[in-house]
Amino acid sequence: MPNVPLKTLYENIRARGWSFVWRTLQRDRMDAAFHRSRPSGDPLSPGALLEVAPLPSGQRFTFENAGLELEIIDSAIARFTWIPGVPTPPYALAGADWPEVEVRTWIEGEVHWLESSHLRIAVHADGSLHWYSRLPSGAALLRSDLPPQRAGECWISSSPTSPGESFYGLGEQSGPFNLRGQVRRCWNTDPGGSYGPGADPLYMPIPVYAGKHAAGAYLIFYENSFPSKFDFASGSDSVQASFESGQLRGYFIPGPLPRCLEHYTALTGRAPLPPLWSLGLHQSRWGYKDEADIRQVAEGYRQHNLPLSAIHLDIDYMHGYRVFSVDSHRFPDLPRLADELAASGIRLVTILDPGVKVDSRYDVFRSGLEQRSFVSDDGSNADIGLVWPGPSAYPDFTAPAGRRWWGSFYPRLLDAGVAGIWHDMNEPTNFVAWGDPTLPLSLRHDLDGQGGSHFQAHNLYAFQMNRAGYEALRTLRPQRRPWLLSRSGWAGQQRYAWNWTGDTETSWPVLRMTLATVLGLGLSGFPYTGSDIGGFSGSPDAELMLRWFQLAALMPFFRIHSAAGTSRREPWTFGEPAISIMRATIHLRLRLLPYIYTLAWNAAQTGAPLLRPLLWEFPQDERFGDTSDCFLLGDALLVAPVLDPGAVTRKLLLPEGLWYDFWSAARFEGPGEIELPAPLDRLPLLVRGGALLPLKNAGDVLELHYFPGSTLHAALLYSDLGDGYADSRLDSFTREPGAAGETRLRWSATGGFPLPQSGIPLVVHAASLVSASLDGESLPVQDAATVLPVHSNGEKTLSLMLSTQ
Ligand code: MIG
Repeated sequence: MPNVPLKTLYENIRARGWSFVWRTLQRDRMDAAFHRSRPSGDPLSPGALLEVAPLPSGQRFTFENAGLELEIIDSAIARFTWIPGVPTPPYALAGADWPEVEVRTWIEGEVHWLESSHLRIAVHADGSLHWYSRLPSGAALLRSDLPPQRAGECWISSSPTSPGESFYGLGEQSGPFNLRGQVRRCWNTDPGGSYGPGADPLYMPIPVYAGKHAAGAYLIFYENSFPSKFDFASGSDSVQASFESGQLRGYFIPGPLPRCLEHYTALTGRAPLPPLWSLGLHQSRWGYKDEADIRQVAEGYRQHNLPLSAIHLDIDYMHGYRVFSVDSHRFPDLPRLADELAASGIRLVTILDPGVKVDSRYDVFRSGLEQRSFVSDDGSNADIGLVWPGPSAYPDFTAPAGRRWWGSFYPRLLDAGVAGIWHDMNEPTNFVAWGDPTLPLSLRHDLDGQGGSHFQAHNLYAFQMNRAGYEALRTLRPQRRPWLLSRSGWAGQQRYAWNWTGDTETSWPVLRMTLATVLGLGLSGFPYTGSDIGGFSGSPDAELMLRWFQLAALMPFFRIHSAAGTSRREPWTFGEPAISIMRATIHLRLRLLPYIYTLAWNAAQTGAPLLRPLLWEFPQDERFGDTSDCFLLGDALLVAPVLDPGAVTRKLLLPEGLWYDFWSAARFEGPGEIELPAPLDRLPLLVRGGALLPLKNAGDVLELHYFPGSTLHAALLYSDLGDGYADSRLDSFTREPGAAGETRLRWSATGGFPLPQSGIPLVVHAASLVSASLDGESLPVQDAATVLPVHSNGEKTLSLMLSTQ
């Protein structure tokens, strides 16, 4: 009997009818047959090593029961492929052509060695592998894998942990941040209702994680989309990864963490620079009724003088939940609404679900049937799911023609003035009476010609939906940067879409959890994520709402969203002082935008996430192995959000070096532990000594703020029009040796984008500016500030004389 509470089953039948139960039974029958058809067997080791042959950048090892290809595809990226097994289509990889790497190989006793400039790998005769990074001081052992076991179609790989080893990432996880001791599954899943700490699996787990111990850090990515399970040494002292089918293929990348992410995103691609508007505040809600409701929201923002960047339309705007349709009674003139909003600087974002309503009078369904764009089990029957529109067909986004077909409907939204698209329910989710809320495993997918089951395609489904959307947006609107938001996805999807943490509960523990989730996603290659401010499912009180809002203001994705039936959550619904505090918080976000935008540019260059755990920057400090209650935004800001009710101060572990309170310029010297004031209207925020922080003032003027210190941080400023692909400008600063009391900076400017101001105010904090000069010409100084005349395409030397009494 299905394992589901009778009460839930009863409610489901009441809401959705008996056909719902019948569909679930049918699904169960199909899945049972699918599982019966899969081979089983006792676990088998690779056995004896029979033969070794050279490959262009590596070697092929033939064992009695398995084969291993080992390639060093970039001097710091090694790929291992254990066969047999079905390969995963190479969707995750951003490019296929890797120049040949010089690999040295030799044999020592029973051990075969491979070596590049950054890596050394030992292959033992039983199939166990040892992974080293090459350092000037010698080689450091980062990881060992025991000989993998194959049982039926499954692969099981065990890796002994190093003492004190921690694990991070695995895509979207519900905490704790350090996964040591946890067991997690990779199978994209709508957890249903709402979720909190420890829920597993979520919408977007990804088989990529970082390990860190005394000898260093590394990252491992398993390129296998079948269901998998990761046991991070819960009951033993080894990590176990098991895959239900496919090849055992993966990539090993040596640390430190910033290098891991740089190489991992060279492999799987980097998130492109988003349009500037997407970095502002978004307002959303499931249950906005009609145009009047939306107008009132926009009007509320205007009246209360709260800058808003975007409004999202949830499924309520559609006609009977038919994708690419608009309900003409409740939204009679979407283009006009979009125009009105645009006039107040607000973009419109609309939701799309993959499920297409089965309705013979609905052209999207009809053309999908005609063009065979839906997944099915036998090439004809497309009525396979049940979602918001009722019985629904699911597009096969893993087919090139299916992606183009789907994209061909985007003009319907774009022509209505929609600026961004939000992809929901793409795990894919299918309403079932019990069991796994997704499609039957035996359904057939194209997988770009390779062909395969939903068992293999499931985790790739959202990824390819976002690819379809991204490619449509690039083609249809080549002058604008696409903006897509997705609930589910897989490795490499950072190239196409942002992600949010889905249907969270409304509670303080969940507020804390979302920070761990976002930090873990950053280490999995996803720089743009965030959570529903206030939590999805409940109605937060003003305090929880404010603390959530303050934290989200320093996260990449800054959006208020909530479930239907919760209390309204626009800022003014909380009264004063909440409105004023939220206004000040939005202004903090806008003030930081030049810095955040520069971090976004940097993410596109290096793969570094905007939000970083402290261990990213301070890997030697053992206090930070589990720390996810504060974080670094870039390399110059340390954010210590308030995560507990009633708190008026915030304690934190301070990393080494000089730090300044952003609000008072009070100076602290780490390492140590400090307690910062945190009344309700204050987000505790520290600036790193040596930071040259680009900020915007209330008049939209770009400023530089210098906080004295011995090493320069945040010494970059990226500027452009905020959308499109035209000229940009990069200002970069480097520290040079100066005279006593002098801070000497080399300022180089490149790129053709003209800054809209002729001078940049430079403000010095926690010291007085005695004098300043640019290329020897002295600049007027007043109140610890001066104005730097802007130059283009060239280098100048800036000299600052500071006094710190
Ligand atoms: O079955 O579109 O996570 O943000 O408001 C729920 C309605 C479907 C789930 C999304 C949520 C959205 C909701 N959706």
